[in-house]
Amino acid sequence: MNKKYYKQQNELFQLQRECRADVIADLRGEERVLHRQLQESEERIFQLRREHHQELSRLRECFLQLSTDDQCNEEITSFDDLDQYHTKSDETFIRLAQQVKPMEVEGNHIAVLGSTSRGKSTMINSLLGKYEAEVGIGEVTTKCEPYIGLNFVLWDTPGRNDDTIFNHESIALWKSMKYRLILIENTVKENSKMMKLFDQINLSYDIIANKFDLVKEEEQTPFREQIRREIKTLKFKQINSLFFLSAKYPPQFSDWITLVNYLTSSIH
Ligand SMILES: Nc1nc2c(ncn2[C@@H]2O[C@H](COP(=O)(O)OP(=O)(O)O)[C@@H](O)[C@H]2O)c(=O)[nH]1
Ligand SMILES: [Mg+2]
Repeated sequence: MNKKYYKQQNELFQLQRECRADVIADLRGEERVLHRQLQESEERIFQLRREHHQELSRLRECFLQLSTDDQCNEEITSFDDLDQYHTKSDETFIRLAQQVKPMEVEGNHIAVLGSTSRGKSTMINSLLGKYEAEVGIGEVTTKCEPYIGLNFVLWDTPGRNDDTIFNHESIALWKSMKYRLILIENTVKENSKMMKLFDQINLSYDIIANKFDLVKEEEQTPFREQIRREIKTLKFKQINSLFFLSAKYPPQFSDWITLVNYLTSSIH
């Protein structure tokens, strides 16, 4: 009896040892995989840091070059001199903007751009189908803010149309977008500076004449013509499409559906 019992005990111990060895081998395997993944992530971070430093030094050099150019400038004593100075600094800005690398993002990103109160946040909420971006009077959005949709990320942007948004960070963000929607209300001139910049750095964009519900019915056709004429006269190059719609009351104009189809047709 005892002998049989000890034999069974032995077999049991043996089994336990084998099981433990299996579990340990599995854990070691997992540990090796995790270790490799960690190493890969560290290498990637290292690589990104190196690229970031290279980009910074390159921009620093451009900046130094720009300062030297400035110092070399002769004294500005006339409006002609001043014009020349502005042209030169505009050219340098475009050169720098061309060199900015897109931000690394995953998925489909859409920037909603335009001056304050053109309806950017309203548009984002209507596209998302829920109230997420704060709507209001005046400058409610002060920094670029992402809103996650089903297959896309919508970026609400500050409405300022001044130089504070024409910086390295904003340009990198705009470059990483799949679509750049520029909202206007009365004229494309509200945002012509941004459109010109996009033209110069080869970024396509779409123009959305929002709040079309506020345009009287008899004035809608002349208004459409006015906007088309402006686009032609100002010679914008990178415009893909033009929409006339109401972000607040989407069903009022068929361009809303056209826009949704346009945005979703290439988003999977
Ligand atoms: N009538 C009308 N009002 C709108 C439309 N889109 C936005 N608004 C209003 O315009 C104001 C500013 O909208 P908001 O989305 O905050 O503009 P943002 O500053 O560009 O983000 C709010 O009072 C909105 O209700 C629209 O299509 N039609
Ligand atoms: Mg807003």
